[in-house]
Amino acid sequence: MRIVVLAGGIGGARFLRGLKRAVPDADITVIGNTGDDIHLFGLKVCPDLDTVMYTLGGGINEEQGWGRADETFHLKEELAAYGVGPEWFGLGDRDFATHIVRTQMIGAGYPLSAVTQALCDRWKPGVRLIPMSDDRIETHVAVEIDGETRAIHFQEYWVRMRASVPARAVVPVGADQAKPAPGVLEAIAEADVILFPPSNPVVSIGTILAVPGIREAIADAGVPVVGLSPIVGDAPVRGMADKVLAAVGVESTATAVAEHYGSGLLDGWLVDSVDAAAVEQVEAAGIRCRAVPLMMSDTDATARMAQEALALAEEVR
Ligand code: GDP
Ligand code: FO1
Ligand code: CA
Repeated sequence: MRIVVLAGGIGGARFLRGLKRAVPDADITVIGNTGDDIHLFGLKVCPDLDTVMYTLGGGINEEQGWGRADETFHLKEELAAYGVGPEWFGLGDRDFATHIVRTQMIGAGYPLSAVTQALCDRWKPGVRLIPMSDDRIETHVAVEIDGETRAIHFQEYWVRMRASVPARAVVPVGADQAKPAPGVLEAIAEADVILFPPSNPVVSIGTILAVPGIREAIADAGVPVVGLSPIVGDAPVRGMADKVLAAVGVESTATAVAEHYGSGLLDGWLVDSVDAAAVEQVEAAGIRCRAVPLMMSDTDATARMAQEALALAEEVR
């Protein structure tokens, strides 16, 4: 079975670990979000691609959900001693090596998709990981500071400010001029099923869908498209997705997120058991819906979620 998954960072990566356990012989292509990418200290950092690669390759810091296990921060400390920041973004020594290799290869002329493949030669994530685009796309967030509207990098909003002020707008800068990376549209066209894991609907999946051609290819693929809600009991399970959902005028409920994707894109939607009351309204919007446990507490529980998503895909096929 050929499965295409659109993934952000932690939510996408943990879901993929469960999906691999549920269907060990599946051919899985992951289209990764690169809107979170940031250039720091002259290096290109791709947090969501790395989170997927490290999680599936066994190198992730499990408690944190991002960055490397067994990490040290000597380089960051030395940079800080020179007064070179930012200090608010925690790049560890092991992680730095990934960004050095990536930046060096990009400087030598390789596109990000080829670089990602080279990094995965080491990590062997067991999926084909493709960035959504080889073109530079950076998510910026419009915020009001001292009565003035300013656009800041998504990581500054998320990590430095912890989304402590309302987001007025979320803009994937560069997306309108971008092309899907090689293999993205082909994988979608050849998929048997397309899954949206419980990733952030705005800054992870929304950004991938903003690359011209990707949304259309999914809608036209003619195969089941099934998503899993990252919102449980009217709040994100983790993080501050409610802040960026508000910026696009979407309530933080499992129903509102399904309606935001819409029946033009989604055929099936899983909500958590605590949101069973949402099923009727989602189905009224033309999307088949089931309520099942959606907490990724361990890989077995996550594998059951993946099985439910694939069962729902068969129902709507
Ligand atoms: P990020 O790039 O690291 O923010 O990760 P993603 O975009 O892939 O996923 C973030 C989303 O995952 C958040 O909105 C969380 O609510 C959601 N999430 C995290 N853990 C769980 C879980 O156990 N169950 C569900 N349903 N959602 C989760
Ligand atoms: N998230 C944080 O909350 N604080 C950090 O200092 C931080 C550093 C970091 C370094 C590398 C990397 O791959 C990810 C990192 N993240 C950090 C996570 C990540 O940038 C964001 O949580 C996600 O992109 C949000 O979607
Ligand atoms: Ca992310």
